Amino acid sequence: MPGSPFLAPAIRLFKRLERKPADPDTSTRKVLCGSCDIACSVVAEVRRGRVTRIRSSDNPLFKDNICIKGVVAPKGFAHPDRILYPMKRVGERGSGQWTRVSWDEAMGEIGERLKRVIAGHGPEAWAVSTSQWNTGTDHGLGRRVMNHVGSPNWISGVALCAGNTAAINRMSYGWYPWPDYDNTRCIVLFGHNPKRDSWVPIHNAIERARARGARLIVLDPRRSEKAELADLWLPLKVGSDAAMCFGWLKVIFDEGLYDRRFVADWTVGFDALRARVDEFPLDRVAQLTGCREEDIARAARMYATQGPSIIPWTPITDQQRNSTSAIRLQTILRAVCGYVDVPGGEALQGFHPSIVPESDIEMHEVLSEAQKAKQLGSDRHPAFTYRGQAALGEPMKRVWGRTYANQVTGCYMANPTATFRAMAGDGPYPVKAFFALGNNTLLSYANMPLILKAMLNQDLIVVQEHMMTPTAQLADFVLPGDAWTERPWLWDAYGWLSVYRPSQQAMEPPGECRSTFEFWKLTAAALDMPEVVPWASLNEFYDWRLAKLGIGFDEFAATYELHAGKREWKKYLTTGFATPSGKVELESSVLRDLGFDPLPYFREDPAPDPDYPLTMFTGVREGEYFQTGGRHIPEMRERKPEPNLFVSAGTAAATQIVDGEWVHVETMLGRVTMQVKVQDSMPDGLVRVPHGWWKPETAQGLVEGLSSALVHADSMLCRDDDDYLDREQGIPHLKGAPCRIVKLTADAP
Ligand SMILES: Nc1nc2c(c(=O)[nH]1)N[C@H]1C(S)=C(S)[C@@H](COP(=O)(O)OP(=O)(O)OC[C@H]3O[C@@H](n4cnc5c(=O)[nH]c(N)nc54)[C@H](O)[C@@H]3O)O[C@H]1N2
Ligand SMILES: Nc1nc2c(c(=O)[nH]1)N[C@H]1C(S)=C(S)[C@@H](COP(=O)(O)OP(=O)(O)OC[C@H]3O[C@@H](n4cnc5c(=O)[nH]c(N)nc54)[C@H](O)[C@@H]3O)O[C@H]1N2
Ligand code: SF4
Ligand SMILES: [Mo]
Repeated sequence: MPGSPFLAPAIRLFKRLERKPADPDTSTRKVLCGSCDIACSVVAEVRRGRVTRIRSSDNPLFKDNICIKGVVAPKGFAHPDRILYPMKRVGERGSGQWTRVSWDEAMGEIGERLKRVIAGHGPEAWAVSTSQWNTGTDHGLGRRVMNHVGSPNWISGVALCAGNTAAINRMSYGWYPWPDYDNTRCIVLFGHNPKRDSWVPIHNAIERARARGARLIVLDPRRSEKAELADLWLPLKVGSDAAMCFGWLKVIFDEGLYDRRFVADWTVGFDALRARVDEFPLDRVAQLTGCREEDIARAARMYATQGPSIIPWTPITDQQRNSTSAIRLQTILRAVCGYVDVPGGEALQGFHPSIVPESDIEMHEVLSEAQKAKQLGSDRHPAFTYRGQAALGEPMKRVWGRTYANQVTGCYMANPTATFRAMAGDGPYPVKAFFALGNNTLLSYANMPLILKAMLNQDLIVVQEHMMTPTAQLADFVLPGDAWTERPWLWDAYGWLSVYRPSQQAMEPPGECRSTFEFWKLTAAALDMPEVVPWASLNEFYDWRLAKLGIGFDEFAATYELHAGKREWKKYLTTGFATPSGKVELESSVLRDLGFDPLPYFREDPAPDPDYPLTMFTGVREGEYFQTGGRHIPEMRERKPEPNLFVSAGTAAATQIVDGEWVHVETMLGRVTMQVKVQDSMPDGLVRVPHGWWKPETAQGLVEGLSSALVHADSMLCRDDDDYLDREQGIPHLKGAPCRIVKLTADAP
């Protein structure tokens, strides 16, 4: 695979770690890897109570769905610096001084202090940040406890990754569809670049589709691994995805390539949409995207005529100034071409008929309307908040059977930026208690200086973690979390598909590590509401969720690799779509009623700033690490020791920097230090900044730089002021912000 200098050594290491021990004492467990958010079905080999090896599943359905991160995970979990016991802060916040306490002591004091915050400022003064991806065993219990307490202020990494896409998709057709890779004839990737070491099951699904002749269209400013393989690669300008979609629609409408029947019977707002699309003649789209008119037209024709086609989810359009419009335009492309809920297109799957979904566990109905109205950010950026999704409640109930049908946990969130502002003392009311569960908050959103200020202004911070992350370093209590090999797991496909998969516990957690389930159970008890989490154990909780199937979790896990609800294509023929009109809303009544443009639009970049002549995006996943984690695992760190920024040879020459040199990258917000890599896959003028770097081996504590997070993390660069926030959702623009590269001087850290 060109463009990946790390692949050959990675394969060698992979083979070494995969070598099989011939040991009769070794037993196996079916587990789901939780080292990234795609949850591959793998096998854990267990010897004398410890996981000794992770290998590929024997089931042909899942064969080869495995990567190096999953294989080395047990080494990461066995690291000597893993947090094994509850720790309480003793010095100043962020001073790095801790004392070991028992779980009882910790939860007793956390309960008392949280009650004090609630008594003083109201339940909305408690905010929780998590990432459903990692915590694994939360299962909506955090929302459940918060809803009973009365706080709407839950935020998550899913605000920047799939959760927000789910919320916007529902405005168009009432559910967030999943692509039918098995039957599609054309795949369109907006940036999204699954690889042998990033989202392997999707990489494999794309490869299988290509092998049976499906087309691949890639839109990526960089010549990515997937761009190399594409039938058509459009090197669009960073952040111009929405403009590109307008161009495609222009061609599709002008050339009559759309599904007139579906449009007439099942959509509303076509004429208004068409008028908006006419504002985007191809010469304008070519100018906005930097692509050639004929290539834009070719791609549009391929998508519309060589289908059924799919546009799989991509984080790239989750993280732009025009995110809402870009996502809506993708939903519109699917709809007008007739690819919604058809084989080979995109499936609206709904809930599994027999297993209790996380939407039910969350119990949003117990939170009062008055408290829902206080959700932070819902005034200015409501799209994925309670307010933004309220008009979908009745249609959701009609079509999918639930008023609060949460998908990817992303449909009833507070806005992260608004939450941090309130925590920092600059909101409509104070927020004084903050919990971060399996979420490296300081590094996992935009504007770290604001998050830092917010955290320093708290009366209580609780973190549940594996490692002493920069975020944990600012906590009052750091609690030890268990890992995916150490707990059972019922995976719900994020409420996106009606598929459940089980994971067997492979070993006992070390030290006093506990699951997020136990954390929420203890929190409910500490708040004098033990009945809110009544199940004695995770197993008992799963038994309850599976009761309708008539089997307990252990039997379920022994019997099934996956359990899917019945798939029904074109359910809308009998129920309509779960939107206010019952049709696909090309013109969104939900957005109109919230005071926004009901049609997609394109906001151009602010005027260029001569002080920041280059453009940066953050991302391109590193094969060795998941997001901000994993830098403590020596096998991975040897491979990828430093944060590298990528530029083209042209940019390097123009900036007078060379490969291997250390430089500052600066935006209006802040600066980080990175090592230059010159890559010919990068276009001139574009800078790629890797996500989430800190160095666990460097000094902890605020004064010491939070283990180098202040020096290396991209969140120091990512702005969240109005020009850099999507209007409807209020999520930051990570794809195309002005920056400059500055050579290191003597005062460099
Ligand atoms: N600035 C900026 N922000 C971003 C992004 C970006 O590119 N730039 N990317 C966005 C994207 S795509 C995503 S998905 C989100 C991800 O946001 P997060 O999910 O918050 O990202 P991670 O860095 O994986 O942090 C997870 C933390 O959980 C810990 N952890 C892992 N497993 C467990 C477990 O089993 N139990 C417990 N208790 N803890 C565990 C890890 O040690 C790690 O510190 O970030 C988003 N935010
Ligand atoms: N090894 C590993 N695998 C991972 C992860 C990890 O941390 N490590 N994280 C997982 C998670 S949470 C996620 S969200 C996914 C993300 O994985 P992907 O969806 O593949 O996203 P990225 O790797 O950030 O970027 C993909 C491509 O988008 C291009 N791009 C950048 N800006 C733009 C733009 O404005 N428009 C377009 N069209 N393209 C652009 C980049 O050049 C890059 O080639 O990966 C998952 N897989
Ligand atoms: S792609 Fe790798 S890290 Fe992600 S779930 Fe699969 S094996 Fe684990
Ligand atoms: Mo993500």
